[in-house]
Amino acid sequence: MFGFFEKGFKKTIELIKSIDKALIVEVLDHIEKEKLEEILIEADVNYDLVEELLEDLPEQVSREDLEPRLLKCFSTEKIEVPESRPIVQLIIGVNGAGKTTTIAKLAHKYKNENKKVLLGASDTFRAAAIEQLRKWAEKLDIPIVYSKRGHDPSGITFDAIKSGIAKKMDYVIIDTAGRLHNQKNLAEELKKIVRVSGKAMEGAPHQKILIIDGTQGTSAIVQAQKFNEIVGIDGIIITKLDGTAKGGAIFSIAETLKVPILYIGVGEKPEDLIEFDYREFVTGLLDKLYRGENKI
Ligand SMILES: Nc1nc2c(ncn2[C@@H]2O[C@H](COP(=O)(O)OP(=O)(O)OP(=O)(O)O)[C@@H](O)[C@H]2O)c(=O)[nH]1
Ligand SMILES: [Mg+2]
Repeated sequence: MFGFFEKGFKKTIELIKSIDKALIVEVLDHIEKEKLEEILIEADVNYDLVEELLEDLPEQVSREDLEPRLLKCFSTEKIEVPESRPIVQLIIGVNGAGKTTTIAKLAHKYKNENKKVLLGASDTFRAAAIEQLRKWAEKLDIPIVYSKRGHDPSGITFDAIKSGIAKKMDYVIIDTAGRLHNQKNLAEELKKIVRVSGKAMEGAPHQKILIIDGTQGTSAIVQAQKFNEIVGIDGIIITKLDGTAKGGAIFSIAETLKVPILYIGVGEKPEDLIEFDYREFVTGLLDKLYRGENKI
């Protein structure tokens, strides 16, 4: 039975193995600091953070030394869940990050929990984007509010939220464009969507969720900070971790943004979404490093 870490971080585990097989197959009490440094940098933990994590530790680092430092990278806060329904989730992120696919995954998850979900196709920049979300809605058999390419995304957001209220939905999930004619347009549009959401329903959007492409490693952090400045982010989902050994970037992302990581995406299918628990993540990594595969 594979645990959370094995499922989500296959490539990162292979990378650790390739650096030193002993780490994966033997039970170790200590790991050389230099080796740890190499692993963390190779797994794309930002260099400054690696230095900080290992600062003042002895040359031979024990699990007990490392664990609290890794845990400290993560925000202990949970995303706020409002009492009122629907919960409006605004999905943002650069183009190609995996927004639309992640919306399908979330909708699939909520539906399996017997929750009612409605989608809003507020990426009106590309006709194909509306089509893509419509296809998912059809496949998952859930309602969607959409319009034509070029229509005002705030208007669609407004209509989607109003429809969600009228139909007594549990969730309204709003897709957005990752790219517009320029950065300023994108920022203005996102701000407007947020403003208009608040007019459709008090407190909406309740959860502004940033989608980050995990294959981009730490370079995604600068973009994430920009989105945070524009609208303020409540939670993060990191996608495409099935195809990358850059799983270590999670530490840098968490440490820089101080926003909870909610899920990770590990494939293109609706079920390829795993709830992220930072304690399990750290334990999984430490198990691989110190206790090997044959752990007792
Ligand atoms: N392997 C893998 N591929 C993914 C994952 N999430 C998304 N993808 C793929 O990444 C590509 C882009 O995903 P989209 O969901 O269209 O990304 P987007 O952010 O909506 O892109 P724009 O609408 O252009 O802004 C698609 O081919 C997805 O199938 C994941 O967790 N793993
Ligand atoms: Mg999209």
